[in-house]
Amino acid sequence: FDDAYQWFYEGANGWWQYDDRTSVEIENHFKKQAKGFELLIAGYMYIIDFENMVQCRRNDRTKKRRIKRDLVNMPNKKGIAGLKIG
Ligand code: V3L
Repeated sequence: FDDAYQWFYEGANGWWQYDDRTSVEIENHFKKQAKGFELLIAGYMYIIDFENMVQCRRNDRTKKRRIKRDLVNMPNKKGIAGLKIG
């Protein structure tokens, strides 16, 4: 998809970019106007909820992280999928 945009999930004081594979998967579902979908992240099933723009583990929906689609060069980016920049 448009390489200028990526998907991000909330971290402490900033945003983590999703890994490329996951970001493409999220974008594909987003473009199909899905309400949400489930995917595997680091061995756990997660729900991506476009209506509320959050992600959470399927078996623990209490802990939600906000998600967003934004420019790849946006400020306040911490890194990619837990790997810090710089
Ligand atoms: N991609 C990769 N790892 C994830 C993702 C994801 N989409 N969602 C959750 N985790 P929870 P700071 C994050 C990891 O929400 O310092 C960051 O990637 C999550 O990792 O309860 O707070 C960092 O590695 C966490 O380790 O399901 O900003 C780390 O937090 C674990 O799954 C610290 O980031 C449980 O998250």
